[in-house]
Amino acid sequence: MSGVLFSFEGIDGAGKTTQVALLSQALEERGHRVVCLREPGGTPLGEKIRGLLLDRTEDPPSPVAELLLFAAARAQIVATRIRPELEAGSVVILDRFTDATFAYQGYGRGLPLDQILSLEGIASGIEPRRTWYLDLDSEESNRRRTLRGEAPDRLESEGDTFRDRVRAGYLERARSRPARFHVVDASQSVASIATRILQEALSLL
Ligand code: T5A
Repeated sequence: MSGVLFSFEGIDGAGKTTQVALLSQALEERGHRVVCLREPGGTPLGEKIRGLLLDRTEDPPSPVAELLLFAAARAQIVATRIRPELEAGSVVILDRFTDATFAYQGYGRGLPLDQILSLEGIASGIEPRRTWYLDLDSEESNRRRTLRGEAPDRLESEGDTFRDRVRAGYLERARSRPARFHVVDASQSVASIATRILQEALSLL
């Protein structure tokens, strides 16, 4: 595949969506064809699954059902959007990808990591060239999301202890995959984070 896959990860409110938009714009200005996609979502089926996963409901999915729904959305976006775009030579920027499943369903929910790994082989089988993990503590995550004034979705309602486990999971994955993961201090200004990420992205294209 001639394209390049980048992903952004972090706990809720870390600034991923902000940085995806800035990187995309900067790369397009330099002549690259860029496609931004979010997970869960990014396809008509995936967006329906997103609703099932994030809407607050009296009948929430069990942890295993949740894992399988994320995997189903991923299988769809990989097959119908990500692989075709990479084959066409695009730069694909993902707002969350497989690492989110390890962090949230593995470290957050406590599901076995080896089972998640097997499922990832079925649903995805591809790895980003670079993953920027925007590292933020729960307190600042809460502050930013409160400022935004939106009602928390089902996963955002899990609370600080859950988010702390997710953060620890991301940091563990970053430590064990230093060539792919770059940890970014997400408490810095939007502009300084964007500058560093753009420099790294350009060096990889
Ligand atoms: N999930 C997902 C799983 O459990 N398993 C999986 O496998 C996958 C794929 C998805 C949820 O699903 C879970 C994780 C999530 O809980 P989502 O809406 O896609 O939900 O993800 P969120 O992280 O909840 O998205 P957010 O929009 O809340 O967070 P972002 O994108 O990280 O943050 P962003 O850019 O929207 O910024 C948040 C606010 O902070 C400000 C922004 O202006 C905005 O108001 N901000 C900053 N403020 C100060 N300094 C900075 N550097 C800032 N950067 C942004």
